[in-house]
Amino acid sequence: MKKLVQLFAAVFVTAFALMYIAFHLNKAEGYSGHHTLTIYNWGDYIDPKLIKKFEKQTGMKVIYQTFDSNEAMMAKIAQGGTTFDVAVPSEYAVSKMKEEGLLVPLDHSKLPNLKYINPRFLHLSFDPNNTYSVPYFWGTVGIVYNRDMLGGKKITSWNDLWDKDLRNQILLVDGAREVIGMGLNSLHYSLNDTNKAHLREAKRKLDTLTPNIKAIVGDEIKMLIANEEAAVGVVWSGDAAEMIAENEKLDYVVPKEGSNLWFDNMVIPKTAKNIEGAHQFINFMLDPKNAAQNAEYVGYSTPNEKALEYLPKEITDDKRFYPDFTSIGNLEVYENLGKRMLAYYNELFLEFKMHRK
Ligand code: N2P
Repeated sequence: MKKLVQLFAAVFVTAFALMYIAFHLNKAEGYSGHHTLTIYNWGDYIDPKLIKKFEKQTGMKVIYQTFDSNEAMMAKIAQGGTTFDVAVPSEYAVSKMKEEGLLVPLDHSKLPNLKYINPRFLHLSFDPNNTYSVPYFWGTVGIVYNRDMLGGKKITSWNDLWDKDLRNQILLVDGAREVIGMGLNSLHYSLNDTNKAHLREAKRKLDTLTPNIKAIVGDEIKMLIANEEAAVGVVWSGDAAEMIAENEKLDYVVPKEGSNLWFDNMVIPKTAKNIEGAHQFINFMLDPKNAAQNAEYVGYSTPNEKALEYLPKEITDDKRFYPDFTSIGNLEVYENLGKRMLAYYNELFLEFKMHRK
């Protein structure tokens, strides 16, 4: 009889312990009931410590994947079969994805930190009410160059890149709009030009730049220029900031013919499985301290007004990366030119790349 009581007690204790564990496991399953959050972002575009911090704070597991162009990202999301919960398209890509029904509307009540964004970055024409997108980073496209390697020569315009002295000295960012845009701007055409004759003219002009182009590259452009493997790079501003932090002989200029002003944004794609978690992550990245930490780590300019207070003055006072809005009149934001026109830009860019080989 005593044995039986002992047995009952043991069974009871074990059952209770199992119930207790199950209950707590359930809780750890997380706020959203989904345990993982899949993020699809540009390469080198987040401080990995922030991902760890988010995981710790929420108990979610983050799966992090990267892309290197809007075109690649959109193709992957449109094709389906993925479960991205958050993605980071540039403005014209937000507009295109919205048009193609690839985005989930945001629940602003879950994004209280949106109030820290400088209003000049909100309600932009590609998403007038920020229904689908909130700002992440912003910047320009320009030219980074090594003063010493150029023997003190200054670069101020796109057309300077055609200088015979720059033979095999230029690295280009691997982006269709950026490179075709450089051809267009060098001819004083708009970055949103849809006249095919102008576009072909821009492509022909780019073909004549071929002897000066060393390579068309992805994120490794930062290392190559910082290590002086090439004297000149056509890059996004934040990458230039990072290179300059590594090598003080470098400078960055936005060419005088004009250039691109861009805005990258966090969105929730239709592929999302963890919409609650996605909102938590977006709000986490909008937190001023996190936004400042991220901006300092990646080198890009933050649209978060409050975050500026946590950044060193050398960064926020640098007019190359935080230009006055009055001085950027010659910059253009890429427009969503429609499926067919964007495909034409891609086609020309591919032809240009082939021509080089
Ligand atoms: C970061 C890429 C920046 C994207 N490596 C510019 N839209």
